[in-house]
Amino acid sequence: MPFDPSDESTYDRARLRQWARGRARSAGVDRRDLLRLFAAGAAAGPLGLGAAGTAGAAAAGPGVVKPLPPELFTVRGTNAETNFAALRGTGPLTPVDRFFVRNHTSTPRIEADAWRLTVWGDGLTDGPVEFSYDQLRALPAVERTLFVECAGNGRSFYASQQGQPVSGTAWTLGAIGVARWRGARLSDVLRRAGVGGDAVDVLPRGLDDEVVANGVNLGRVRRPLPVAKALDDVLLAYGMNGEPLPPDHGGPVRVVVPDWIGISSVKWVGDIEVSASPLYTPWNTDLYRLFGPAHPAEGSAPLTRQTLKSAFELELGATVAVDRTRLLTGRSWSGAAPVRRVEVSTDGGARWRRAHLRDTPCRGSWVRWSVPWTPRATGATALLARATDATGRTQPETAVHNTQGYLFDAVVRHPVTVV
Ligand SMILES: Nc1nc2c(c(=O)[nH]1)N[C@H]1C(S)=C(S)[C@@H](COP(=O)(O)O)O[C@H]1N2
Ligand SMILES: [Mo]
Repeated sequence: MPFDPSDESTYDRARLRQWARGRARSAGVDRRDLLRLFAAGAAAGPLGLGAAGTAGAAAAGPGVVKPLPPELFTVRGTNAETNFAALRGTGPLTPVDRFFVRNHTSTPRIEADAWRLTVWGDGLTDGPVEFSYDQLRALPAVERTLFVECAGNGRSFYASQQGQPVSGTAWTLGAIGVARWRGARLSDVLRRAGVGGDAVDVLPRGLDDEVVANGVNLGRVRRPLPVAKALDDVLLAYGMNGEPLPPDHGGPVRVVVPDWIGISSVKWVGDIEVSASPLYTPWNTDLYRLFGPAHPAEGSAPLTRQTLKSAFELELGATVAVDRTRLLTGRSWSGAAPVRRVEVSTDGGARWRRAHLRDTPCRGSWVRWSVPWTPRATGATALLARATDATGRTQPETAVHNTQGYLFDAVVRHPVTVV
């Protein structure tokens, strides 16, 4: 099989071999702590880091700057989930006022003028290179419409729909947003910094507070990217939907990694280590791998691409009027390919109809869809939406369980009551 270092599962095997030979480094965490993290993940053990996001500042409410009105968001610990019903009538881009926020700690306030990006490490041909905000903006600008979606989006359905316990923030389906991101290419920055031929991992790190989970200081949020992915299509974004990047979404500058799980898209990036040896942090060891009976004892390879999902733009448990025609609307997306087809069932999954796609399906974004529905009987029922992407993959009936509840891809049974 050809070695593709942007494919994390293949790449991770090389990483692990080097780890075993002592040539990989644990970036910023004591090697023994990191081994404990690895072990904890395998056992879903004492550190319980899957719940880090809720363990942090839950009591104090979220350290989010923008308003979080209950009609737009459901607050979950330090995070805010978008209410899908609040997307009804909006365009393909998620307005910033309703874009979900996932913070390990809280949103820091960083002035663009004071911001610096330091690129450093033994994978560079020379010493560290610093970029100011203006220098970054002087590089060629690119714009792309891309989703950022948490790996744990849909997590609550492992418990509510499959009866399987998982740790972590109990998102429904609103831990996703699609924005028009504007920024510099990470590859341009790395080339200007002098990335060497022996560079293997690129580690962006956030300027937000260190993350402490159950007494272990994990340091600042950081997750290595294989250099091939970093040089491929990753952005250093300073604009979102035509505005300067807002504080809650990583302003002044964040990483945006197309198609990959949200944790890759490090917000408030302050430095990037370019390493000639593979790197490990809690975010590619205990966290963001699949653990559990269906997975290898040491966990899966670090998660990369998002999976396939669909959501109705309707409250869970909504009440709808009998014998009235209404337009059911929703969105579907995939980290693998454009969505090709969406089917909807209004009778709990017995019969399916094709939904009308309201956007041209695009890689890295979602497609809006609609289907008319006239409920003919009163009582409780379930609405189901099922997407198929251009790889031919269709959302399954059941998602494969993992202890931290990542990558839920099954068809969600959306409860409604007809009155
Ligand atoms: N520095 C930093 N970057 C971060 C995080 C964080 O807490 N700190 N959270 C990550 C996670 S888990 C997700 S899902 C996305 C969420 O991006 P958003 O808050 O803009 O929606 O940011 C990622 N980048
Ligand atoms: Mo996330």
